[in-house]
Amino acid sequence: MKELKHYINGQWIESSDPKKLTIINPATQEVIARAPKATKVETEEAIKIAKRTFESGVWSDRSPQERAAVLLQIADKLQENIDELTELEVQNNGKTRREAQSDAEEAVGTFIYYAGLLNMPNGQAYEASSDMQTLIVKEPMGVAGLIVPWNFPLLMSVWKIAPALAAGNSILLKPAEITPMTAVKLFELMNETDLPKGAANLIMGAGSVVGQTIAESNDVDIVSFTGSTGVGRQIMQTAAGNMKKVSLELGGKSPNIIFDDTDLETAVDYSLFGIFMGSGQVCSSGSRILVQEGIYDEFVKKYVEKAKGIRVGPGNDKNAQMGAIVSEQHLESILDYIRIGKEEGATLALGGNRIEKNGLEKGFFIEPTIFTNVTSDMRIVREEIFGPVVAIQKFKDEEEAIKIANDTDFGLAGAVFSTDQNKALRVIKKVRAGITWVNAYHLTNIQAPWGGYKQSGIGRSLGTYGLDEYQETKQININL
Ligand code: TAP
Repeated sequence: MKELKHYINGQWIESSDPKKLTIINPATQEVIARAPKATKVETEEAIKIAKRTFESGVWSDRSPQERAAVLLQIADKLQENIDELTELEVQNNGKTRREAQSDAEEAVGTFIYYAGLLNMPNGQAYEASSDMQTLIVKEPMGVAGLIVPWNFPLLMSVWKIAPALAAGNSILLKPAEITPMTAVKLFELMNETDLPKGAANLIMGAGSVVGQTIAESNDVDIVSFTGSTGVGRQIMQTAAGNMKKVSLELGGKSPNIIFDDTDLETAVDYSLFGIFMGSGQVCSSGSRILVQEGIYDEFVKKYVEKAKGIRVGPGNDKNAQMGAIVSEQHLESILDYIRIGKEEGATLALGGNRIEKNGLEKGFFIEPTIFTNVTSDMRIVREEIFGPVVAIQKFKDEEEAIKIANDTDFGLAGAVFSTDQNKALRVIKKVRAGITWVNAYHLTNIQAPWGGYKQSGIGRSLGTYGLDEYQETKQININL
């Protein structure tokens, strides 16, 4: 069992608070580590160190090429340790090995991508008038407070750390309390590179203490948060204190629209993947499937049949297709929603129970769960369940599909399945969401901006947009 420590100013340090959080494997409830819980004062000290490091220029004044070289060192370290990172993610989050491996590979790719961007020319220059030359330059913001959730502990950290460091900021990362393992490993690896001490800091503890302190600090210039819409709203209010920038990646209740003229096999397979990947604990999950009336019955029949075959199990079962739920508390919240769905009158077409047999009784596992005959006013259709629970709804025509799809406070993701490319494009353009697919689900790439409309967030991760998020833009006017 590992005793975890904060990583501040290049040192591994204990908390002054002797209270520790026990970290468990959600597939077995085995204890894997004990994590410190930072106090408000410790968090403030860590922020001060990040600020001092930023102001010293040891990182912020390095040339883009020098920063790129360090990002590539980090990528190399991650690549060399990819098996251990995968294993830690499986143990701590409960996801399948294939999912954890794919996250670790994308983490490597993200550092490489931002190193590449740093090696590209940046900024603009133009003649504003005959005697005025204007330069537009990008500068780091200062201290970036990075707060991440438990569903992609490594990847969400890297999506923030790589562009924030690339831009020249100093960072303070707060992982979700229950999933700190890969963040700690990542900092161990960054510690072996030429990244200056104090440029990247890691602090563990409760969101209500550490996260709140980051959001309210006058010394933090941007708070970048991924998590629930409720906490995002709170962070935005708190951050207003010093007008720090907020970047928010929040929840979703994404529509997945299947037209009569679709290739049924493709639509069924992607729609299964759309909700059951990561046991549905994915912000962009296609948790509302809208099916046109002509194929509704056939789609549901095939979908339920195939879902019955999904193998649920611990990540170290190499045949497992769906892993554990991250915690008992979250498992109870998903089971509550299933109970609500039944009470609301939806038809439970499959699943609905905790799995407590075949060696899974110690872990937190839920059957793939499918509700049909749902209506837009039901809570299971309106609220993010964040578990392996999908609601299938019927629609008549294109107009109704778009209306139902957009009848939500969220706007993170969405998909359309149809063999009519014109119709598919027409409809997907009407879906009010930031991440969308035609005839696919969940496939994405580091170059593309990731983020939501409406209450699914503010700002974008990844791509050039992700770097912009952590930069100030300055005009320099030169009187010739
Ligand atoms: P949250 O409960 O919102 O927690 C996210 C992070 O915020 C955790 O590190 C948490 O710390 C911290 N936090 C909690 N209260 C805070 C406060 N008052 N001030 C500052 N920080 C605070 O979300 P979760 O349950 O971990 O993750 C699930 C949610 O994340 C879902 O809604 C999902 O859709 C969303 N999500 C969105 C995306 C994108 S890209 N849009 C990606 C992944 C997940 P503790 O863990 O210590 O409480």
